[in-house]
Amino acid sequence: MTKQPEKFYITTPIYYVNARPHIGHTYTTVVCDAIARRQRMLGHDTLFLTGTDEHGQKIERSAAAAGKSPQQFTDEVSGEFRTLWDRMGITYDKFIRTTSPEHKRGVQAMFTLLKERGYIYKGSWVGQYCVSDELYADDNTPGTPCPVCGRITETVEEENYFFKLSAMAEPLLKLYEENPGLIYPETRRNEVIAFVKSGLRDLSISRTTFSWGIPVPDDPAHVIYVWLDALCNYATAVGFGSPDPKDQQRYEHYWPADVHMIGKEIVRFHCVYWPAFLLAAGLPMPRQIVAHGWLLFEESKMSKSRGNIVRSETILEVLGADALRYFLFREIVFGQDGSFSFDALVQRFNSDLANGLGNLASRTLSMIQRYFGGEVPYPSATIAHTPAEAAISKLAGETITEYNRLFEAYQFSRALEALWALLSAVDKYIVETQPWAVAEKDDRDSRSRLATILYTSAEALRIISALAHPIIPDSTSKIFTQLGLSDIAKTDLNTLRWGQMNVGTRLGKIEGVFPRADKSAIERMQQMEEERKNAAEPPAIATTAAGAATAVATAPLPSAPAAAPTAAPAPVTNQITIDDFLKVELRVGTVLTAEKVEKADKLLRMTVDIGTEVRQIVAGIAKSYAPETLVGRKVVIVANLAPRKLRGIESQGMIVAASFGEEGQPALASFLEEVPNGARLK
Ligand code: ME8
Ligand code: MG
Repeated sequence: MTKQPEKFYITTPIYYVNARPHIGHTYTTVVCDAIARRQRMLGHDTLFLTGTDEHGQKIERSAAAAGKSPQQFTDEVSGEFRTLWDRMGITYDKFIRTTSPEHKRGVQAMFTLLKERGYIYKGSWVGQYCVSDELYADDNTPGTPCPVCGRITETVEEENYFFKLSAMAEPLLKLYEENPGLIYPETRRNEVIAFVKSGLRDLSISRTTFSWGIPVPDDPAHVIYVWLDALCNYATAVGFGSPDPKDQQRYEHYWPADVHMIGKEIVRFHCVYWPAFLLAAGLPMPRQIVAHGWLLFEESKMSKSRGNIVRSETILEVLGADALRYFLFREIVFGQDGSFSFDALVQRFNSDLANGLGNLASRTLSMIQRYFGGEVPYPSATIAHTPAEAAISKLAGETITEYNRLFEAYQFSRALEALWALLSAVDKYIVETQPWAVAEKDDRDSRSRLATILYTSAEALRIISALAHPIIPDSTSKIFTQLGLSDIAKTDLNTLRWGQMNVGTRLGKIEGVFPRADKSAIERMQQMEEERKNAAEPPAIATTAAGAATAVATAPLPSAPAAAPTAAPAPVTNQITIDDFLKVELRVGTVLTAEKVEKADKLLRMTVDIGTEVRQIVAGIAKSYAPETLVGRKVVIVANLAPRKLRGIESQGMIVAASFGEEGQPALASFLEEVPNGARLK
């Protein structure tokens, strides 16, 4: 029997959709992406989950402020997260939305389980609540500030369902004691233990004063507390609570999660509440909860409610995804707070990427091109091999070990430092061995020497690229292709070592991997941010001094036209920007089932697998396509269209077809090549 690959399940927090994403969200997501990519390169059966947190009072209020229904509002903002992740090269395997039917069912199953096991009771309660953090304050005095954000809390009085958190203090302390690695880093673990030791009060887990949430089973006047709802996503995403045996198997296989990655402000929810719910439910614990620090901008936490945010899109447009990804890993000491600035970003980009990796690649590749007709030369083991080569190959071996060790210990910045030390050593080696001077001599020994120098440089470049790939996937893939190597993501990191470079292979087309950035890049990015700030800002929740939460900044999202209704009609133009186009998420999917819709002769109801999920699509193509001819066929769907009902059936997307002839006959878009489900059209 072949050995099953080890599974690895990693999650990001699911982000609130009360406003659009910023680089704080990108930070967590990119860290998880690099870990997931690396786990795949280690041969592990990896599941990387991200998603959006769409229920609760905060979202309900934000939607109202934007003049939209909560569902429409959350559809739009959730779509923006997905679009950004695609542009950032995020390889999530599943995107969960808390408004999805599977999630709702799973949360209700969890509620029922906790109740059956005797951990839920109904009681009456007066307390202080912070809507911005969706958190109950420990202090019940009216006017008390929120312990997280400092805003004045609201007084809430309700009959609620309660979770017996007070009963969980001892079991939790035992859990922390027995699993010292559960909470990382140590400082957070100590804080959590101190918090639990100070005593736990029962937790209100339902609300009746608003309705945007998941109803309590058999008592729909109550909606389930948004944090119980949200935390369950990690389990519902892999099938928890589903009656389908396939989902149950998936849950058995992937649960518990190996890593929950979070920001430090939500430690209490993940390290106290979530383990308490799981203990009470009798379910396995996640293996590790990892809390990182905050990205600061202008010295305070970058956050949508403060408005001091930087958008990832700006950096993407000017420097590309890898520039931001590299910066976040290299410049921020993981676990601690770190500052973002455009100056530091551009400086890192130039020194480490453009002049560092990019320069080593173009130097090495262009010399192989020039002196060896574009074929990676064979190194000489004898006369041409000197202590300089031995030193590089030795350092490369040590760097592989050291980099792996540091990466596994979440010391990303130091891991990259070690890798770039190898890069500098190779640069120095090239300067000292002067291949361009060796190339001027025609004798056989010089030729062997030149081959050895360029082989050594190319081999080091291969190793550096493979190790850095999870962090800067786009540029390292390009370098691999230019080295004449195939799919970099398939490199086996378990066996990566010096001397595996293919010799005699032809290089791919050589091109620069990093655009150079000068001062104007900084100015451009700052200007773009200014413009974005002045243009439509999505609503944010602010709390007034009186304690009542009100929504501010009511301008619509950019996906809605921002012009005032009284404005003169703008000249008609069909031009849109690339950004506009990228808002439309076109994805490839396979039709799983297709059937006619009763009493609607034009409509077909289909289920389409788009890689990350299966969508129900209703389309008016029944006159041109018999349902059975569609099953198994690849189609293109608009994946981020707000769902709508056709003849009472929800259509979760639109199928793309050409329309021709007088009747507007449809012809489904398709491909000549084999394209996997989920592939994006752009
Ligand atoms: O808390 N620096 O969602 P959220 C670093 N829905 N990371 C940051 C950051 C910053 N300035 N700003 C945001 C929620 N983050 C809940 C989570 S999970 C079951 C529910 C990242 O939209 C960081 O990971 O407020 C933080 O924990 C998360 O975004 C909070 O996102
Ligand atoms: Mg937050």
